[in-house]
Amino acid sequence: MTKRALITGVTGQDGAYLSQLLLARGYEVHGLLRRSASADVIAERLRWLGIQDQVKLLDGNLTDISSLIRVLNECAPDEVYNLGAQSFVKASWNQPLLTGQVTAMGAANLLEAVRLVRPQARFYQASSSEMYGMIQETVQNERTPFYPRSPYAVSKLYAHWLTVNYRESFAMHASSGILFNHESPLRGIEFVTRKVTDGVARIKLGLATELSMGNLDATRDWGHARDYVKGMWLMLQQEVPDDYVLATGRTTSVREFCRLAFAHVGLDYEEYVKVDPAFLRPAEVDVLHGDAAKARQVLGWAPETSLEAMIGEMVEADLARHGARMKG
Ligand code: NDP
Ligand code: GDR
Repeated sequence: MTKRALITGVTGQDGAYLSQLLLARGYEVHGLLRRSASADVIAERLRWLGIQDQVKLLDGNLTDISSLIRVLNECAPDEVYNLGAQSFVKASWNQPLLTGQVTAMGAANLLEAVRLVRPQARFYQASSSEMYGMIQETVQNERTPFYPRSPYAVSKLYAHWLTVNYRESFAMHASSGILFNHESPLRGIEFVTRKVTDGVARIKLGLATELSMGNLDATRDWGHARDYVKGMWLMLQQEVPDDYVLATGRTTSVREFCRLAFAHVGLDYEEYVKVDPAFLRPAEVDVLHGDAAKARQVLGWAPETSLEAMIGEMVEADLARHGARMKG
């Protein structure tokens, strides 16, 4: 029997890689698509992976439960992956209510719609290491207390606990993946890693002379999105639903990330990177460092891509993108 999956956030970084993984495993993949005036660019990431014609896009929005009920009735999924969110932390201070409506209440809408329409479906919630915020333990795992530091993180915390609550209240197969930062050539341009690799490519090709950055001392546990979507899928293949941290166990500063990315093209980051206070945040998450021992033991999951390999892949992809644009 062909399994059917519904992915919210299918047009985002993780949605694209997860679609690719599920298609390769023989799934019928449905994606929730929010209406946009720029219809020509909506499936850009799916197109990049060459799978735009294989994913069935269904019109809907996480803030509109009626659309979720319709979509669940239409595609009758066996697995539901809730990846849709206002996911940019910095933007969440400028749009705290929208962030709450999409990232927190959107998850509530979807959980409730699944409970009403498709309670047998397995549910994945995209929780985040941002929930640890002002860290309470040097290395964070599933038992580490949370201390969110942004409207985004507060919203994710609500969605996380609601997922746990629906599992405990209604015996739903609902799992939450507490994922540390994961990146790729498909990462949105405003996130720090892609901003840096795009900046490196532009400087290398003579299209820019400097790169303005925020807090260079923040450290993150960065992995590759392709490895992390496999962990999401593995969580839903377990008999018993549960929560899992996915992380590499290595933490690196933004400054070191810059050094590595510029060094990939033979440049010294110190000559190009400037600090601009406009990119600082009202409250910062200084350090994140994850412990994915439980995922390793129970799911058999382990990250496969090193930070250096990922940076190389991202810089090369941005060089190719800008190179192609320059040719015309
Ligand atoms: P992206 O920002 O790339 O993708 C977000 C997706 O959510 C997009 O498809 C976007 O659609 C969609 N979306 C936004 N608002 C709505 C809405 N109102 N209704 C329906 N869909 C909506 O995020 P990532 O792929 O990086 O992350 C996936 C999920 O995992 C997110 O929930 C994120 O918060 C979470 N997460 C990500 C981590 C990471 O390091 N990448 C780490 C931990 C958690 P559109 O294309 O139209 O904008
Ligand atoms: P984050 O990712 O907030 O961790 O959330 P982001 O890449 O935006 O920031 C990481 C760190 O880099 C510092 N930083 C900068 N960040 C950006 N965007 N731009 C800059 O110029 C810059 N300079 C320094 C930030 O201050 C921060 O400390 C991501 C998102 O994908 C969330 O959705 C997800 O939940 C978490 O990762 C885990």
